[in-house]
Amino acid sequence: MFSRVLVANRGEIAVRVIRALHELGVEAVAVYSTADRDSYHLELADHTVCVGPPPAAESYLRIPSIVAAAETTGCEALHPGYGFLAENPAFVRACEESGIVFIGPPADVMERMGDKVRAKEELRAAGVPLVPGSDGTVDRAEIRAIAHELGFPVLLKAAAGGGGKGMRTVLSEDELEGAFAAASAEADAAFGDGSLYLEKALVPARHVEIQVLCDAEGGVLTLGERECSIQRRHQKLIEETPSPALDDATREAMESTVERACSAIGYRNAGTFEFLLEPDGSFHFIEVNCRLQVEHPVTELVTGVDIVREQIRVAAGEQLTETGRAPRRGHAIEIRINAEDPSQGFAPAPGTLTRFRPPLGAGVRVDTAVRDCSEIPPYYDSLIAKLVITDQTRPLALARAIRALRELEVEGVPTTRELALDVLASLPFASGEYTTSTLAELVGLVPSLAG
Ligand code: MV4
Repeated sequence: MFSRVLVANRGEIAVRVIRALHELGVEAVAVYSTADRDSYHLELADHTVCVGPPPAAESYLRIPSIVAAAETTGCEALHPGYGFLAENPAFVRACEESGIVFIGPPADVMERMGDKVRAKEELRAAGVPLVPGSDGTVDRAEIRAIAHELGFPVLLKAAAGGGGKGMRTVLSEDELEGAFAAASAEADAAFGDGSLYLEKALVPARHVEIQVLCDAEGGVLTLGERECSIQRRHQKLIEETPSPALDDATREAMESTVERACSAIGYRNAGTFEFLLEPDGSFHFIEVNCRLQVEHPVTELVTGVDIVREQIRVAAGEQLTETGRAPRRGHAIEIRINAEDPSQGFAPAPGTLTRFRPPLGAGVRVDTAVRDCSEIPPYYDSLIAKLVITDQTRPLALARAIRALRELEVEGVPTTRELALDVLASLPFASGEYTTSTLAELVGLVPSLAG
């Protein structure tokens, strides 16, 4: 096992990783920009290194500074968290060239799966059902013919990155030209590559992702699904497990498909395979996330597996504690509390928290790095805290989630708390009958969601 690991992130995920390291008896080195000099994750760390000024591009994203921080403090390994450099193959290579173990998949796996077109090709070869779409990237000349072949609506997606950046829904042929230009420009800005591919837009559908862990001896543990359909502009707001839409047979089919895919692509460490689930129970692969996800705690609460601890153990060359299908019990729901202003279309609302008091009580976990008087800086994501609630059944977990959300005290910045409460109390969510379109429909119907 390592004796000292660098945590190349900030906020709640840095706190989460430092806790896992300390429970393993491993020292944690934290990095920070000057905007984060008073952050909580620095108080928990054994050593801290300032890596630059506030802009992420000059601090958390600056590969030489992060690698140097690991080298100069004698770290054997580095955990990237999520976001920032977590899915950057060049960063993984820079770590490895410096003899620092990257806690995550190897660079070549990350590279292949980061090319969304290549990922689909490799997974198709592994027998994974895909969303119908173009064979490879598309250019302006051929897009019309392929779109007609697929049938509208279609989706334009960025080949060089996922998460909805550079994604455009096209309802009819006359929108194609404009959508192509906009999507390509956004993809180029986000990923430095404007290449696009086309997919049949599956509507209605649900976004269901499978969590997996793989060790170096070929051991694979699948940890069930997370339902992530409640998203606003491709930012997840509420996630839950198990999905109300999955029956045991479909769940097993998805997990065995992922297990097979991991062996085929040589996956290592933690990963998430995203699917779209249609009303008839068919599921279609959309992309792989080669990192720990924000919403990993819901899976931890129902399986009892500490995913971050397993990541660290696997990176240190140990075998997974268990393989096959992780046993599960109960229901878990995560609500993201973001500093975003509903009256301004949920635009980020940085500022100072004048009061923060998390809910407590049975089945309530709060992953956060904020406290009274914390600054929410404008430079990074707007996440304040994740309320992760568990209980024996979905109705009980839902009631507990509403109770916890009401108990939360957060003042000084506008947040998504009221939006989350409205969603949890809505009929589509309470019934479990919701899709990727539900939040947009609710925002249209419920004035307080008008945002
Ligand atoms: C789709 C889709 C429907 N059809 N692809 C969203 C971001 C990225 N993870 C993939 N996403 C989707 N891909 C096809 N072919 C629906 C989503 C999607 C979604 C789309 C619009 C609005 C909200 C959404 C929430 C989850 C998934």
